[in-house]
Order: sequence, then structure tokens, then C-alpha cells
Amino acid sequence: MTGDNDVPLSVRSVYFDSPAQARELMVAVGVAPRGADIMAAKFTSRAFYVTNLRPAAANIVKQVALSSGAEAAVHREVVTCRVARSDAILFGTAQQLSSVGRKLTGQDFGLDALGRSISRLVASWEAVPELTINGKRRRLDKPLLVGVLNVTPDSFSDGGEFNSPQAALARARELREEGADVVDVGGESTRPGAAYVSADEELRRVMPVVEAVAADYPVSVDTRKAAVARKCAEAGAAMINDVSAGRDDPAVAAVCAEFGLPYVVMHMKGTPADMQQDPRYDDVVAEVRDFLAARAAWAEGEGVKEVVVDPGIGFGKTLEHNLALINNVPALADLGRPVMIGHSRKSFIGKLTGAAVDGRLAGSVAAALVAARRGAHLLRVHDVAATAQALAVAAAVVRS
Ligand code: HH2
Repeated sequence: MTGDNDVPLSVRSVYFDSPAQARELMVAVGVAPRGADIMAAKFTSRAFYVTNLRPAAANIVKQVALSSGAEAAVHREVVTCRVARSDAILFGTAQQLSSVGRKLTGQDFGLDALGRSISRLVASWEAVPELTINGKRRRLDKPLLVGVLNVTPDSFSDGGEFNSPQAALARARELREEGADVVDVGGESTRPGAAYVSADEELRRVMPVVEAVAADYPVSVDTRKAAVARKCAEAGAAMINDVSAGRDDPAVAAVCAEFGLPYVVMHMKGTPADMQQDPRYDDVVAEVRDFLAARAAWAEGEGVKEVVVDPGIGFGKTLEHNLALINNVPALADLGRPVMIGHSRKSFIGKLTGAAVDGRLAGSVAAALVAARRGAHLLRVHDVAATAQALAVAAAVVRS
């Protein structure tokens, strides 16, 4: 025996989307299940963005990261203390980052709270949120599809199409057959520049549909008004979707609390009338995240049991803002509540591709796939069948 292999050695790249996939391949190689569990954790490489560290704190974060086998990228002048503050990008495996969290806990310079936050966030990576829809707990391990049904004369993509109760009901059935988990009925357009609609007019538009549909299918109601939310809740609505996050009419939260309904709070800068006039942010992801954290905490304080957060794609955002928000779903999921994304047929797709509203199917599906990969829990879409098919195929490929 020469010690040479009797067959030629070979090497090829493999790609893992999840620790579970890595574990499966390790088990196939013959790794003991316990060993596979331990090693699989090393495939979850993630990153955190930490803001406003003083040089002393940034130096400690760097040392702690390195001693844990992780990394912390900081401003080059941190070591000389020539900058007053530095942000840091902290990256490593789940194990390494939870060690960073542990080691920072108890330290000075504000690092104790940072350490606790890091530990909490690492622990929540594997958690799958749930949502109660018509009394049933739904595990959001794949996105719920929320089908859009606008009973308005002026919505940007389906305005005027489903105004009669019969047409609306037929469309609701169609959305369900296409695979919608929930049908989101709206009686007021919130497209840029849209006019205000009274509660009476909104009720006149949505009630016949909600009454007809809610008996058979879960219905969410897209409204900013407590009077509308209440009547729809009485008629059996399963969820309230409020693009003003309770700022227009705070009593919407009390209605959700009273009827035990999930409450979607969405970020919007300005109002539909003025939101697209030169929207600006210092850090769009941080600002939207802070807003959603505050509105979710407020709603829970009003007695709401389940809050869904939504960054409000297209609501006071430029193309770059919308792309940053879709890309940063994980930062929104950090808030510990389900995340909804409503990107469907919106103008950022037109800006990227030149496509008119009725030609944005492929772009909408692409955005849905990315949002889902980033961890979105609910997708609000017009084209349910196409989105469901794309998600099913993507999930099967990723799992295989
Ligand atoms: N977008 C629209 C309306 N409601 N609700 C949530 N939670 N998230 C969204 O992104 C969202 C929403 C706007 O889209 P659409 O309903 O199609 O148009 P219009 O407001 O013109 O009726």
C-alpha cells in the first residue's frame, strides 16, 4: 500500500442556504447526528450593524469579536481615538456572535445593553412567528399571501375594476383559488395624491364585500378609520390593516384589542397627499424600524395582542429607499413581530424597468422572492397565483 487513494480525489463547491441543509449533507457523509448539530450551527453566518460606539467601546467590541472568532469592522481611526464615534459591522456564526453577546454583557461604556441585545437577536434567528387568523394559529414559516382587493374607483392598479359587490365577491373567490391566505379589502385609495374618503363612503364600498366574503374566507380590512374597522370586525373581519399605524385614528387599535384581531401597522412619511414630494431620511432602515417599534409598542399598550409591522413600500420613499427596505427585512424582523411587505405593482418597479402598472408582474414576483428569502412573513400582492407558484418553486429548490 502506498497510502494513495485508489480513486482520484475531487473537489467541488457546495452551497447551503440553511444549517439544516448543511446538516443533511453531513449526515449523508456519515457524521454522527450530534456532531452534525454542532457543526451545522457554524453555517449560519450573519451580521449586525452597531451604531454610535465611542472609541473605547469600539475597541472592546473589536477585541471581544476577535476573541470569539467573529469580526468587527470599525472606523480606521478608532484605534487612535481620533474619531468621536464609529459604527461597527459585526459578523460571524451564530455561536461566535452569541459568545460576543455573552462577553459584552456586564461590560462598561453601554456595552452591557448591547451584549444583551445581541444575545437576544441571535437567539431569535431560529424563531418562527405565528399569527392568529380567524382563531387559527398560523406558523409563518413560509409567507402568508395577502391578496389585494380594492373596491375603489381610483386605486392605482385595480381601481374601478371590482366596484360592484358581485364583481368584488367573484374577485375574492378568484384570489382564494389562486392561493391567497387572506383577502385584503380596501375602500380608500392611498396612492400618492389620493383624495380623502369619508367613513360612510368607505363603509358603503367595503361592507357588502366584507359581509359576503368573511363568512367563507379570512378577510383583512385596509382602513385608517376606527368606525370602519369596528363595523368590519362585527361582520367577521380577521385582521385590520392600517397604513397610518393608528396616527390618523388611534381608536383603530382599541377595536383590534376588543375583537382580538391582528393589527398591521405600516410606516408612511407624510400623508398620501404629500408623501412622494422629495422624501428624505438620514438612514431609512433605522428610521422605519424605530417608527415600527414605537407603533407596535403603542398598539400593544392599547391591548392589541398581535401586531404585524410593514415598512410601507412606496409610502414616502424613493426607489433607493424601497430597495433598501426590501433588502433589510431582517432588521425589521428583529422587532420580533411578523413583517409584511406590500411591493406589488408599485412604481419602484416601473422606475427600474420602465414597465406600466399592468406590465409589472415579473418585477413584482422578483421582489416577492427576494422579500421572502430575506424573511418577510406576509406578502401583500395583486397577482396571487404567479407569486404562489414562484415561491413554491424557489422553496423547493432551496430545500433540495
Ligand atoms: N399598499 C397599499 C395599500 N395598503 N397596506 C399595507 N399594509 N402595505 C402596503 O404596502 C399597502 C397597503 C397601496 O397599494 P394598493 O392597495 O394596490 O393601491 P391603492 O392604495 O391605490 O388602493
